[in-house]
Amino acid sequence: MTQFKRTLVTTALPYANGPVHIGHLAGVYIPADIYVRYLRLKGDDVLLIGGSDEHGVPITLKARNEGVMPQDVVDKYHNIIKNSFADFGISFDIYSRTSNKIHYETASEFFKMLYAKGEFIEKESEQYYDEEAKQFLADRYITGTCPHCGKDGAYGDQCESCGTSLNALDLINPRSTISGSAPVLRTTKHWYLPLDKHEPFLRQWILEDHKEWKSNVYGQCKSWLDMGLQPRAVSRDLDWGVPVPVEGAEGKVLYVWFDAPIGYISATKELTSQWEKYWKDTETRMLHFIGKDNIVFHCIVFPTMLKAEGTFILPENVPANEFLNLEGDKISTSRNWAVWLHEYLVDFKDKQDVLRYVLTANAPEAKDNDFTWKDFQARNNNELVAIFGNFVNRTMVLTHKYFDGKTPAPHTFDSFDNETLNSISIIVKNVEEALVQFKFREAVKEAMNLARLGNKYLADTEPWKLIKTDSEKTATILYVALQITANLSILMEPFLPFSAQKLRTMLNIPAADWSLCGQKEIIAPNHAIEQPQLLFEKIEDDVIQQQLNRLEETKANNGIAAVQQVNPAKENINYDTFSTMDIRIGTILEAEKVAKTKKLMKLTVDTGFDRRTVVSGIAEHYTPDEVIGRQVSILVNLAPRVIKGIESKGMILMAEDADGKLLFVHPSAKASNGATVS
Ligand code: B3M
Ligand code: ZN
Repeated sequence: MTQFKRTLVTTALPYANGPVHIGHLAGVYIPADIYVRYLRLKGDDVLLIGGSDEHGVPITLKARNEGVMPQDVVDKYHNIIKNSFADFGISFDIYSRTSNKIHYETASEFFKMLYAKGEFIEKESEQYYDEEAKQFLADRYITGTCPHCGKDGAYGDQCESCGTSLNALDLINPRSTISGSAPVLRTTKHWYLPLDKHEPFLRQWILEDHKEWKSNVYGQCKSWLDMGLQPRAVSRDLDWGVPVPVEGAEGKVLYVWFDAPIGYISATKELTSQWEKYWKDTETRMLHFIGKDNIVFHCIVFPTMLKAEGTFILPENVPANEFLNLEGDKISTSRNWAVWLHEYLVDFKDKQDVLRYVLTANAPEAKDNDFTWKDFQARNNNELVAIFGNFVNRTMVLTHKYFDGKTPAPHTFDSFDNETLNSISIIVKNVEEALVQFKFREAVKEAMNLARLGNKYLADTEPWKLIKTDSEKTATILYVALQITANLSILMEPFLPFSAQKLRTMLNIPAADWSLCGQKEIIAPNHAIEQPQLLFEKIEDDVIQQQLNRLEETKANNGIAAVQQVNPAKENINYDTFSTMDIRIGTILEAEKVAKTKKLMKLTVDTGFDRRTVVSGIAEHYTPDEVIGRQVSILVNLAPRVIKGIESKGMILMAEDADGKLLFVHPSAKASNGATVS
């Protein structure tokens, strides 16, 4: 076992195309923060690195949808994300961004280095191209049916339903996400990282040397390796990103998954001139905290890049988490099915620790997990308030009431006192054992056991009764209870940093010193404490109901949107059936509203071979003046019908928009009347 001198912790760089939600916190940032806070408290040399991922199709698609420039998108969301993390106490040493100059330089140099070493394959291949948008369709610009799971909506690089990483050419029924049109194939040149060449090394390094990795991580790597690795393109035909820094690469940028992990290096460089110590010294232990969809990039692709470059260390562990669902459904930005961090803080001001606690206690460590508001309320009311808060409050109130706010000197300890005091260090040890194994659920549960211990101790010893008969014993009890409280104020620091700080202030303990944690005496007799304030407050049903109502509303809106979007396709017909319809181009010559009706308009149409009257249901959408002179499509062989006393011959074809508006179906340029539509 290598003895490590320092630890470098990286956290996945979220795409700056939207705010961050509870899934981000639970999967990546809270566990990383807990871990780093713990190491820092112990006095270890550790860095927590983060930043926004500002390249890639997720950004340009968002910009296109909002009609703004990619830079506007990343500027907006980088700040929102950065603030959310700060608000929740994620203690980054640096939170950077990949649009920084230093990142462009670092990523370019990295590419050039691999290029110079001949580590890339340069290859021409056919890729999908959108002729309407005049653009190659990389990654999320193309969508279709997943060849593995058969679900529609898979992207050119990945299917989000089954998690498989895809090649765009394998998509079934591919469509451009820009224009919706079917793409064509065009030849283009790209640079590939030959992962296959590094496969023997990766097999040894992961499957043999890192059997200790979490089983979900190890398992995914193994199945990738067993399927056989392929060369992977590291460039794209896009205009947003780090330009490929070699000649003949105009209009091409680095693939976002090539530049983004290099962002960890750039951010470290930005933070400290000592960055190489963290990236190139084998006595540094590097850890990547990520979600499960990023495993292959952090365990296979990025390590291959680092290895090929040759001067960098590789990650020692990649404690990836599974996904967090919300009330039984997958969290989704596009469906607004999420609890957004900046919105949470509006409704639950100063309750960062409650969310941190719930997301840790219920973290998706080994399997996907569900966040529910009822569970949030129950954990707050039954655990934080009833156990931790209640114990601390009783201890402090009684100390003020009986001993004037000063830590009483203990008298004789009986066996229960000793047992209780001895339990403190055992609990602390359990917490540490769980932490070093990245078992954060277990760690926080153990930490709460210290509050449980205290609560039970007070319930069993009943100092509020004893005070009447035995003030010496009462002093001993409150001394013990205060030591537990002081231990909690340090032990809880990694998990609940805001409340732990508040508690230390109340106890007059200057800073959290981990070397004291587990000790039987942290505060000495006569040490004065402040007046207690409540650490946690009960959350009432109506507050939770409001959150549930909001989600119900979202669901209802999504339901309506889904119905409105498109009607399902009708059953197939053969060509003969279709060809029985005689559809022509005609021009509306005259128009008037049909009296005593709201919807109907009487039209005279020139069909090229006759003039005829058609009654059409468009009067709520158009005035007669607006339609006279328009070219339209008209079904001329529909059997005539008498409507409101008028004989209507044929039907004008209309498209019904999602909001119910009727639109004419007309030729794209002026056509001759009588032209056949087929
Ligand atoms: N931005 C993907 C994601 O947000 C990507 C992570 C990059 S980590 C270097 O899931
Ligand atoms: Zn799939």
